[in-house]
Amino acid sequence: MVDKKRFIKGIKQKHDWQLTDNQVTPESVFKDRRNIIKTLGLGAIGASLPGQVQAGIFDLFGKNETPKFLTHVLKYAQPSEFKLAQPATPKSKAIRHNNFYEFGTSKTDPYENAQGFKVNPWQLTIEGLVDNPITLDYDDLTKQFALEERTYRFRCVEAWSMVVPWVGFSLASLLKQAGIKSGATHVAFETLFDPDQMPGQKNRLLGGGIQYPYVEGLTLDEAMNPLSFLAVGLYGKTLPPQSGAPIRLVLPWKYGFKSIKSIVRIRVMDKQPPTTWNQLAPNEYGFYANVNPEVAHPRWSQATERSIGEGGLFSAQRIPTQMFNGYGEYVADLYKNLDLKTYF
Ligand SMILES: Nc1nc2c(c(=O)[nH]1)N[C@H]1C(S)=C(S)[C@@H](COP(=O)(O)O)O[C@H]1N2
Ligand SMILES: [Mo]
Repeated sequence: MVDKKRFIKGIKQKHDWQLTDNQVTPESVFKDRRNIIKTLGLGAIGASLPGQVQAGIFDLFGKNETPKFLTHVLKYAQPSEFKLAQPATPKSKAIRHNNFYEFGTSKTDPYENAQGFKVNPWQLTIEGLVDNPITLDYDDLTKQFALEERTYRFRCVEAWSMVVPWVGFSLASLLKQAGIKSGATHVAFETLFDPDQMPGQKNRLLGGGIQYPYVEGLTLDEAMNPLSFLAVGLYGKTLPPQSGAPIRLVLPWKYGFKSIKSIVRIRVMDKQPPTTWNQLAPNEYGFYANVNPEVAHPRWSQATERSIGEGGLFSAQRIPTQMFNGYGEYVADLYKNLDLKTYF
């Protein structure tokens, strides 16, 4: 049995991101500068204010914080059992330092290139070896399942890490609703393919040479593990596009590339599906990709990681990497018969 105490020790009960709807300024207020000025009652004055002063108004949102993509407050139940004693990475870091090659390979490309990404309408289908194939529309993603908040460690294979409060529901709850047919062994995931919206899918250099759509996969046991999470939000609000809106996977015991973003298809199968990074460089990225400080990447050690905090990547503190990213009590059993050096 899992010791849940580890996850709740030393946690504040009330978080500042647990806002109720009426504590939050209506999203329409943020629409554009004109509206902001109007709402603040600065209409006539605003128009005649020198640029310097106007800039000051927008400092209300913090530096570079004028929202381009609107996120919405999510209603969810109390934070779940999955809590951490360590503080979350500042939101401004988590949404500006991203890997989402569909929008470019540099860490700031997704924030810069994804703001016009359209997530509504959206369709996510659950198909393959299931009793009831399901199609979830945009609204269903946040309304069909009870949402919970989970704060997870997140470890990229590039040896940086964050701590992120996600909002969403367990992958198992969705798969159970679809009903898994006997004979099923694996689950495959696919990101949207839309080169008109995703410049990295149009331009091979920008997209890092990946053959799109980005695909990922899990064994059925991994998919049904209670840790496997479908996130529709972070820090209490819907996902911004660079974080994988409107729905992405989060697998905290695996390297970040398994946590596929902007998912349109989930397919239950009877064999192991191909996965993007494994196809691109099979000697460097395995199917399993479990966080493992003892198995080095061919080009760098995985024994430590840079934990991204206030100062960003370059002032980040180096901390030891934990086996299964610290989630062994939940997942180690899945691999008890597997040589993790061979099946990395
Ligand atoms: N579709 C898609 N999903 C993706 C990626 C990507 O390039 N495309 N990058 C992966 C990698 S390498 C990481 S580390 C995480 C990053 O998630 P974050 O930007 O929210 O931190 O997303 C993963 N999911
Ligand atoms: Mo990554």
